Amino acid sequence: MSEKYIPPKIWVNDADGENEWANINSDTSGARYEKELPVGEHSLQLYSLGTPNGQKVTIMLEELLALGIKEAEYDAYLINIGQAEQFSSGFVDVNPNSKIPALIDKSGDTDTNVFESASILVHLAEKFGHFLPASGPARTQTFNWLFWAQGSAPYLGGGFGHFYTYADEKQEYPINRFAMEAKRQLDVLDKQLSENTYIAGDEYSIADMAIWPWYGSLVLGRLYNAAEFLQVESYTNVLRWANLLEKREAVKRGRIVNKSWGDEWEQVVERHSAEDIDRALNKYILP
Ligand SMILES: N[C@@H](CCC(=O)N[C@@H](CS)C(=O)NCC(=O)O)C(=O)O
Repeated sequence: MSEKYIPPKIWVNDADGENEWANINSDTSGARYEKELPVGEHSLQLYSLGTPNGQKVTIMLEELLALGIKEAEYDAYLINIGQAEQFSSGFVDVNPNSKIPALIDKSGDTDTNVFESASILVHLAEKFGHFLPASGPARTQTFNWLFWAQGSAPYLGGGFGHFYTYADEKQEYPINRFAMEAKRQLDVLDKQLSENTYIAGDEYSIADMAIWPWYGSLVLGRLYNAAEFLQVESYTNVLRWANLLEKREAVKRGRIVNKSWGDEWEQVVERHSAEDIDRALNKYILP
C-alpha cells in the first residue's frame, strides 16, 4: 500500500506512471489534433472499438441485418483509444465527449451525429422499428433497464474493472467497494431474470443488447478475468440468459466487430460488409 495520501488544497494534474492511460487521460476536453475520419459507402458510419460499449451497437446492427433490413448496412472503423484516436478533430466533431462508440447517420438530408451507446441503440431502434416497443409499459420497462445499464456499468468497468485489472497497484479499499457493487448489480439482474426470459420481459430488446456485453461477458468469464473472484456461477439466471444470447447469430457476429485483440477468428478490425465477419468466423477452430 502506498503512503497515506492527503489531498492538496487544489487538485493539479500530475498523472504519470506506468499505467498506459496516464498519458492519454486529461482534465480538458476537445480535439488534440486535426484529422478527418474515413467515410465508407453505407449510410451508417460507425467509429468504435470492440469493448462492451462498442459491442452494444454492433450487436444491434447485426440483429437488424439478420432481420433482412438492408438499410442497416454499415461501415465500422476502428478508433484506437490507446493511441488517442478519440481526440482527433474528426472524432470530436461526432462525439464531443471523445468516447466510442459514435455514429454518423447519413440517410437524411443532413448528416446526424449520434453518440452515447444507449442513444445510438434508441436511434437505430426507432429508425428501423425493432427491439424497442413502440408504447406502453413494455417500452417503459425497456428504458428502465437500458438506463440501468448506462448508470450501472461504469461501476463495473470504471470502478471494479479499473481497480481489479488495470490500476498499477492493487488496493483493497476500492476493490472491496466495487466488488461489492458489482455483485449487488449481478444480484439485481439475477432476480429480474428469475422471472423474465429477457431483461425487460418476454421480448428481446435493446436493454439486453446494452447489458449483455458487460454482465453477460462477465459471467461467461470474458471480462477482467474475474469470474472466480466474483463467484459468478452463483448467478444462475444471469448465466442462463447470457448463454441464451450467446447462441444468437447476430451476437456472435456483433461482438467481434472492431476488435483488434484476442484470437484471430474474433478480430474484425474494420467491417464494411458481411463478408468481413464471415471471413473471421471461418477461422474459428472448434476446441
Ligand atoms: N457512456 C458512454 C461510455 C463510452 C466509453 O466509456 N467508452 C470508452 C471505451 S469502452 C472510451 O471510449 N474511452 C476512451 C477515453 O476515455 O478516452 C457510452 O455508453 O457510450
